[in-house]
Amino acid sequence: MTTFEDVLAAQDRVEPRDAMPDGYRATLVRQIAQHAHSEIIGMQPEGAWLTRAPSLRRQAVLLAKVQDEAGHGLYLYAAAETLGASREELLDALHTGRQRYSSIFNYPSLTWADVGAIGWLVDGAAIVNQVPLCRCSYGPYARAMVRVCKEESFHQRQGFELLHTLSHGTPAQHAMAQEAVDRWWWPSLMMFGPPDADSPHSAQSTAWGIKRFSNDTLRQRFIDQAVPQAEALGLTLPDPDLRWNADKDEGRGGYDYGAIDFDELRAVLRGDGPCNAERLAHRVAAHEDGAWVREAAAAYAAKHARPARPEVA
Ligand code: BYC
Repeated sequence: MTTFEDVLAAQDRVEPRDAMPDGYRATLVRQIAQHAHSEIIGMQPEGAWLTRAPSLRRQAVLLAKVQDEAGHGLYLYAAAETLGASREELLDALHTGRQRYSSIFNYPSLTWADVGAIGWLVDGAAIVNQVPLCRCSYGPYARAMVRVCKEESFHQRQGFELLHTLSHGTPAQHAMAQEAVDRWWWPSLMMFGPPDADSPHSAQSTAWGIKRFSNDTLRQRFIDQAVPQAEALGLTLPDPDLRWNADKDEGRGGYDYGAIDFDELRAVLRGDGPCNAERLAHRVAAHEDGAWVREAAAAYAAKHARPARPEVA
């Protein structure tokens, strides 16, 4: 009989009905739920600009992006359901603060350029984190990530294109793009989590094939991609210590970067970020306002329920 360990050793996928250790299941529910919550809370900073987009084209693009994020949340809640965690249970854990969502969404989106900075940096960081999750050991999570990553690539490109337009526009537009990048850069680096030495879950999640690369490895990969992209945008990154180091990564090279303020990340995770209370309150209110939709859907489903299939002898 194939065991859980055999599946991991063969780099195969663990599927919902396979035997798995309780800790593996709990870790996946924790991470997938946090990921799903991030997608739906993540609609808020950009959603705030939907009615203020500067043209019909920009508005249509942003609307499609924000809808995509809702879809990502749904794929991920569905993946968590395959592990026995119901949607209601997970939303309740979000609404009562028992489960987290990404720190990045506790920052405000103050100008139109923030829509570009979020697309370029936040979706860019999300892609670097999520591409390896396409090879995660749990089948439903890995498969959900394939589609999510394709869509995130569009999101990242639209953010880049938006910032490029602003950066090459009037001096005021250029300044707005630069100011947005200055605010989003460091919080984007915090999306990758605490440094490896302070990451309590990394060793076990790596052993289980959930994490393929460490927090610091992925953070470095993101920085190495972002620096030449910033140059192409005609914008600077707010870190005077960014410098190419040819010796890094066993001679493959990489950028040295300045100290990240992990006290700030810890504060945001404690609930003390600039928008924690606002984001959660908005989410809870939206859930309560939507009660009638859930009730109508349940009533419709009960009325149109298919009769149970007769037992086949
Ligand atoms: N924010 O041992 P560690 C998107 C927590 S949304 C909040 O390193 P792990 C998008 C961590 O949960 C993309 N919490 O943990 C949407 C743990 O707390 P607990 C969202 C963080 O799990 C809309 C503790 O700190 N992506 O793309 O091994 C618009 C210790 O950390 C954070 C995902 O969710 C953080 N930044 O690694 C635009 C990716 N960092 O549970 C874009 C999936 C750490 O012990 N998740 N924590 O209370 C992951 O890859 C991993 O969970 C992490 C953390 C790398 C984030």
